[in-house]
Amino acid sequence: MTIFEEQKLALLSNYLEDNPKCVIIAHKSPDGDSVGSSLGLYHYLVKKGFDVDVCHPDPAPHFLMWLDGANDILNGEDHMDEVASKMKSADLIFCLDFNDTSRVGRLADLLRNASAKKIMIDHHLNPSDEFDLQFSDTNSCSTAQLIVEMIEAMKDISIIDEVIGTPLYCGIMTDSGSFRFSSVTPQTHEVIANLLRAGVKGYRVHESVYDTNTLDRLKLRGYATNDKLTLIQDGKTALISLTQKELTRFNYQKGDTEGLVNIGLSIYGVTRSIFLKESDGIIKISFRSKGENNPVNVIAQKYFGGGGHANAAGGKWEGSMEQALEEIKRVL
Ligand SMILES: [Mn+2]
Repeated sequence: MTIFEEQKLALLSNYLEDNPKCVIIAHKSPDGDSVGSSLGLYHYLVKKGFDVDVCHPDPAPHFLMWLDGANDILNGEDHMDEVASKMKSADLIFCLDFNDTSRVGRLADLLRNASAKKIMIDHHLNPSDEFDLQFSDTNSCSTAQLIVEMIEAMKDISIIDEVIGTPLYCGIMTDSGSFRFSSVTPQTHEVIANLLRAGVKGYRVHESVYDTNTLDRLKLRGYATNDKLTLIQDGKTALISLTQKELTRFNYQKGDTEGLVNIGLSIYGVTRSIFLKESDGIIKISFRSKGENNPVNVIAQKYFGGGGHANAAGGKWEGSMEQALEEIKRVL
């Protein structure tokens, strides 16, 4: 079952007539999927001859800057004036990898007030109805996979080349935990096969994303594993917490703790992993779990003002790290 139904595609084709000015935006705190799907769609639209810009709320993390076009993304932190004028004059705004305007941080009001038609393409739960056209597939492992499926539905699969396909491969790979999460389906591998046929070098994407440690980053992870990782609930739940002070000690750079929560989940017998990080005066919390009847988004939503997928969710705590850890132990 494809979400790219004929009727909706016809509307999209209609929007794309008369050479519209297109802007692609994605959620705040960019990740492999938001940046990968944005750049994949960008290169596709450019190849089709459209006028298109990518505008993100904040800069992409360092481990994605090797992607073709990453340096041309206009971010609201450094280029707010330019971003504002692009969004105001846009005819079409593609909203990727989020489904609620509150998810785009400092660009939220610009998005809400923009006169452009808004097209949402996303895989998160509970899409809001703030968009003119919605392509939502909450079973998909990534938005990047949906972009490939959209290009295919537009009968443009032969247009995909290495430049278009590489960021899309990167988005699927990072959001699916390198093709291992339960969200990965035969369709995911079929999409990946199409990207490889188009000339994408998968090994290069893996190396570029995963073999990029700095010494500080690796030592921070070593410290987190050696000194901070604990097991609770009879060894079923792994817990790691890092305060601002600890992060500073290891010269923390954005992205340095990416994936740290998965270390806990790799321990034999552990079915839940929780990572707490002090950031901008609050405690940000990542939840991961294994298994079909082990939802962590419920905990994230009910107690920590967040949400997400059943096996991968996030939340926050306004208070001290000690309080956050106490609350976690209490609600578990
Ligand atoms: Mn995603």
